[in-house]
Amino acid sequence: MAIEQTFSIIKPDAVARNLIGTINARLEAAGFQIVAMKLIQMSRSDAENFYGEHQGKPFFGPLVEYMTSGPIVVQVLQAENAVLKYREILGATNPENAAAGTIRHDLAESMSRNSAHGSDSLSSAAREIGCFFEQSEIFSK
Ligand code: RTP
Ligand code: MG
Repeated sequence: MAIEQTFSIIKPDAVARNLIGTINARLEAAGFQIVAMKLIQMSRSDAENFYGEHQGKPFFGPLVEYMTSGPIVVQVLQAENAVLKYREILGATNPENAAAGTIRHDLAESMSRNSAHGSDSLSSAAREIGCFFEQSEIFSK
């Protein structure tokens, strides 16, 4: 299996509840290497661009509002099969449907306040990493 990079966000609800360390510990225990990371607050245009695929959907406005509401952690995670592997430990979008032991099942508050984001494909990962990181900020051997 190929070594991949995926893009991760620890969302405002998780940062506000002091869960950065808890989520990072889960990521490292699952075999991810955190090769880039920073604490930022998204601007409206950052969020509209990042979630551009959802423009026009009824939840788009609230999603942008929420994602800009406080600090978040943006990260690049590296592992074998990283994109799928992270989606698996993240769990379903709605925590009520997420499998036991996943980040969203165990930590998320609701469908919108669902604690973390993971890229849904390798091409999304490349696009999303480029939204927040320069190549020189990614410490990958
Ligand atoms: P994410 O991009 O944040 O990792 O979440 P995801 O792939 O599991 O879900 P996605 O379909 O990309 O949706 C992005 C975020 O929008 C909110 N959402 N609300 N009310 C709704 O029907 C609805 N659908 C999506 C969620 O907060 C989701 O994380
Ligand atoms: Mg998504």
